[in-house]
Amino acid sequence: MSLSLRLTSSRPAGWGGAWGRAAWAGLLWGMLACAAVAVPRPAVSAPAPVLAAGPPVLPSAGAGEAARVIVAYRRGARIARLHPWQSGVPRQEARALLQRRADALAAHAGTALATGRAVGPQGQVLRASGLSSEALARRLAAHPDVAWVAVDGWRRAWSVPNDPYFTSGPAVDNGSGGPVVGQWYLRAPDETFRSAVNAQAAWARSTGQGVVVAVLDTGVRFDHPDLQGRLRPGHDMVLDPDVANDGDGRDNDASDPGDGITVQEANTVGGEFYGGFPRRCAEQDSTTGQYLAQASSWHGTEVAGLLAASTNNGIGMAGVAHGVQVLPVRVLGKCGGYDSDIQAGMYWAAGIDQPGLPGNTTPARVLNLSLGGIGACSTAYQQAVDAITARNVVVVAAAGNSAGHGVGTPANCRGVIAVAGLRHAGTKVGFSDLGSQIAIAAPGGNCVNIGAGEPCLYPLVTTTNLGLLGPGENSYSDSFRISVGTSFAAPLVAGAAAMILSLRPDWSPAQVREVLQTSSRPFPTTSTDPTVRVCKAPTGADQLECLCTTSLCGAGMLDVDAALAQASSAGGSAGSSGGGAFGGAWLLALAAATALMSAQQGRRRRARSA
Ligand SMILES: [Ca+2]
Ligand SMILES: [Ca+2]
Ligand SMILES: [Ca+2]
Ligand SMILES: [Ca+2]
Repeated sequence: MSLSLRLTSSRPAGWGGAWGRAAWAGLLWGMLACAAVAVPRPAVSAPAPVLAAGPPVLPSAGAGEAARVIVAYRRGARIARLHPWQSGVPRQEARALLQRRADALAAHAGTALATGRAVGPQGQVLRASGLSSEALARRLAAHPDVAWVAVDGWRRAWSVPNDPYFTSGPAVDNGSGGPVVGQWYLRAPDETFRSAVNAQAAWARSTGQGVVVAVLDTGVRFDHPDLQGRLRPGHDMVLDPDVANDGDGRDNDASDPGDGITVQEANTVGGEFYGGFPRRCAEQDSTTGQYLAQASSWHGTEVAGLLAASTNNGIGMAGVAHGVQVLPVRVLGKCGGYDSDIQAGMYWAAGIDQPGLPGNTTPARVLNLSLGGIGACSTAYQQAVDAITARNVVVVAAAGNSAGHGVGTPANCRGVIAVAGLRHAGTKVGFSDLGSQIAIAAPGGNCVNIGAGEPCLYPLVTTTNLGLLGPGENSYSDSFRISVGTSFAAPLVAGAAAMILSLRPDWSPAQVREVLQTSSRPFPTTSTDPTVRVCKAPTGADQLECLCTTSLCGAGMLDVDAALAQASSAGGSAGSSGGGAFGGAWLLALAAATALMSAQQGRRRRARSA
């Protein structure tokens, strides 16, 4: 039996079908689920721990460092009466006064005390050496003049971005706006949003600065306000001018001119964009049999936004790895694209020279492929992936949106980090494909609400454009123009990979994969919906929402902060033996075992499809 690859971007191909299936899966869940509301997060840290002159309960705060506390005196305290405060005294005099108060406490503290500045009308900073802040606080708290002592801890601003949609989408009004929960998928996980990727906490460690991530897709809208400063020029690999829709073949302008299809094109039998066989470029009206016009997907712009939208710029959304530079490599046009253009784009993105193409002056360390088709991994794709990973470049690909069938290609190629999609509750989302080739799972967006005119509750908000055929107004997806699909789970993982590489620039793709996997959180093993069963190996029938297992949905749910914590604490740099759990020898052994298993699986798959 021969294999035919039908390559399409995952959203345009699976749009109608995936939406319908996701909605059906959503109905099952929605019967039991209540509408979820975002948990407001504090804008500042909790107050510094305070010790009343009672039981000494203090958190640890850098034992071994010099002691540093804030002390406040009781109203009418003897020390305060002996060394009274007068407003308006010069700074030198105030400091001398505070030091006299410190000296008065020194005997009680059992050590010399140096004063810092005043803190409020009743308090001051005290420093000492040779003991911890906690120990000093315990001693001073027992003094009758002392109202309370607090460790003078160190705080940092929370990385709460000021992008409004991070917290909540625009108001839902007459078929636009939402989602109410904003960018739920980037925040810390909780009981409702079990699959959230915990990126917000990770931003204190890295945002991916200095790393280039290639987005192999439909191109991008360079004029989107929330992508300003985030994009390299990139390249346009689409050779066929009709598919390219920009009037020519390959060029150095990766901007997306739109990939919409007119009613006439969709109904021209034998035309390149015919709605039926072989490419199936359009949805069909079930009553009239007519193929319908297809709006442009702006798919590359949507993937780029999830990955790297400008963050803390006060507009729109936040990107998971907003320090990276996106290298747009246009490989898809109207209805999809050829393998040959995609593979040429992969080599170019990784900085591998090819005859007839200009060199890439900003090669990527990570490739994101939110595209694919049905079939085994071909030799052509495997060779491209092998050559690219050999250059220390990570390849991330979306599993596919065929409603629980086998992993698509090139996600199923050996060495690719294949990403499955999760519902907010952590179960496999209906549209996502699954199988042994999946490395990890991440949110793919899901709706729950399916009534006519009701907003989709948990789509992945991202940058898009409102133009139907050509470009129109730049905008964002929302609860009505939704972005759901494994296409949107993949860039969350690609972003995490880039953030790891920004901390560990010399790490190999195998090391990045291992840290992503070992830091991931376990899948939930139960659902509030009793009809949701444990996922089974794909059989050729649809398999909607199911409880993920590590053999079918990857190692677990992406946790960006845990991955970066692990990357920062792993001993030494790549290849050196740090002596910890991530010493080089251990990693290499595990990588070898993984590669061997993948190779065996690959052989079995090829044998089956032969
Ligand atoms: Ca043509
Ligand atoms: Ca062109
Ligand atoms: Ca172009
Ligand atoms: Ca923004």
